[in-house]
Amino acid sequence: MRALLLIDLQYDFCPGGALPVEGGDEVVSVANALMAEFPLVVATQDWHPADHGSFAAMHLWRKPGQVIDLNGLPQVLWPIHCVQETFGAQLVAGLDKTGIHRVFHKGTDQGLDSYSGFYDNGRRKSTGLGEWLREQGISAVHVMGLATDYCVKHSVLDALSLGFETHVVSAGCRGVNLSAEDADRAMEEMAAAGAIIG
Ligand code: VGL
Ligand code: ZN
Repeated sequence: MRALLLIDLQYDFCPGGALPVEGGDEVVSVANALMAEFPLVVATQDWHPADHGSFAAMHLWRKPGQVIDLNGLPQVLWPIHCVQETFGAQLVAGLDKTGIHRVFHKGTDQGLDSYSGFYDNGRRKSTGLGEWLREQGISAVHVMGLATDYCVKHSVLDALSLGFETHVVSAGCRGVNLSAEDADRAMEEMAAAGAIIG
């Protein structure tokens, strides 16, 4: 059985948000159109405490885009985004919530970021998503959302490593592109790891 994974379709990743992804809002209609084709639809939500260690503002003199060591892992610093319970962290209103069976939160630990919907960075903790998909009898996942070069990429690589047949819905993905070609490179990396790009 196959599942649709909707990655971080939140206001802060859309134009006007705190960490805007160009065209991020355009993928919502792609998600809505696909939902009906899947017996199981799961959404992830980037869900940080207000003092999350990935926020540049938490580190003296640091700016978004810089990389620091955060508890032993390299950490790209971001603007404050997706703070739990804030407007920016909500799934966008245009997304058809009635089609979503379950939402998994990630990035909830202050000192540890999580790009993948499956694990915190460094695989230090599982979100429970992989185990839950297995329990539901899922063997294939179709992944789309924001952002191609971070959360989509890491979710896809983890899904592959967990043995799921993994598809990327490229029409439903947009990248942050801190460097101009990051999203293109992420697509190549996912394909090289065994993802089926569609
Ligand atoms: C993401 C940067 C920081 C994402 C989340 O959803 O791709 N990117 N937090
Ligand atoms: Zn985040």
